[in-house]
Amino acid sequence: MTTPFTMDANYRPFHPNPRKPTYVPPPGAVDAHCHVFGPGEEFPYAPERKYTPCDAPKETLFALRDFLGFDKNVIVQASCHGRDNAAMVDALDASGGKAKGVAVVRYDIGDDELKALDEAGVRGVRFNFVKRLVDATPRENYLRVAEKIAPLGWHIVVYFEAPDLAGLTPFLTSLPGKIVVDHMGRPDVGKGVNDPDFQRFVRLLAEHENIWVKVTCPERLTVAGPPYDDVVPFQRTLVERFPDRVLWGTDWPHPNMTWIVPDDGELVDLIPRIAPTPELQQKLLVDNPNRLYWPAR
Ligand code: 0GY
Repeated sequence: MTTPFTMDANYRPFHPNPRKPTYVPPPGAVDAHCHVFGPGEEFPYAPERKYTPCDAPKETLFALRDFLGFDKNVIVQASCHGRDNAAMVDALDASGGKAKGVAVVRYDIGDDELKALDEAGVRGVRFNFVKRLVDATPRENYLRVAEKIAPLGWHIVVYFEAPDLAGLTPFLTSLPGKIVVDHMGRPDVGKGVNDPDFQRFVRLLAEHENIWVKVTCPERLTVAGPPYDDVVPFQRTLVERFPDRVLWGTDWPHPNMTWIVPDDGELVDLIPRIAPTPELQQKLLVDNPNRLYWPAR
């Protein structure tokens, strides 16, 4: 059967043949930000989606995990699947305990549904504020979700763009529990690490110990292109300043990359530049994600 979905004309599929990285991650390393897409014939894309991707199924993700030398994945629900977490949960089920998930849920989700997601390995919800990806959600709906997930000990992943940080800060700092910011809050890397906007983000982390950050997506943030010399200082600043609250991920299958199709092996080889000592690498890749996603319960 052919897929009922045709990917967008300008959509660029993930790299078909990434290189084997030279850097070898430590045992137990976690790719803490990646997605599964479809396949569309089995897990239809959401009617309200803003893009139709290339299918990126769990088998391909798990093969990439092994090829890159990682042990586990955190699979984040992407906007093209809306609030239907079935493809993500199916991947968790098939992972043999090697994947945990971050879901997107309705504000009126029932306790039984939440419990089923928890049993499948979901450990957080994602609030997406990026306007090109989702329609706006009322803040009170987010607050209701935050209240519902609190008893489960889940955390909240937030995705926003740098210009929205100032307006969002009162809301973000009012949320209970741990907050994880996607892709460093998407700084404008052309302005350098001393830019007041990035420094405001650093201060937010310094002042709120419940806020974590993913030092992800050099390929999405770069102005200069590979080897991402313009993004590495941002990642390294955060890893060195907040070594116990940083996470790393590939962002495979890299939705909406209109310019660069990143080589995942090249992204892995950036890790020693982002986290220059074995101790920092151990925290970034092993200790922090395992503490957040595989805690003893
Ligand atoms: C990412 C980034 C993007 C897309 C999504 O949910 C999504 O569709 O997160 C993006 O387009 O910036 O984390 O994959």
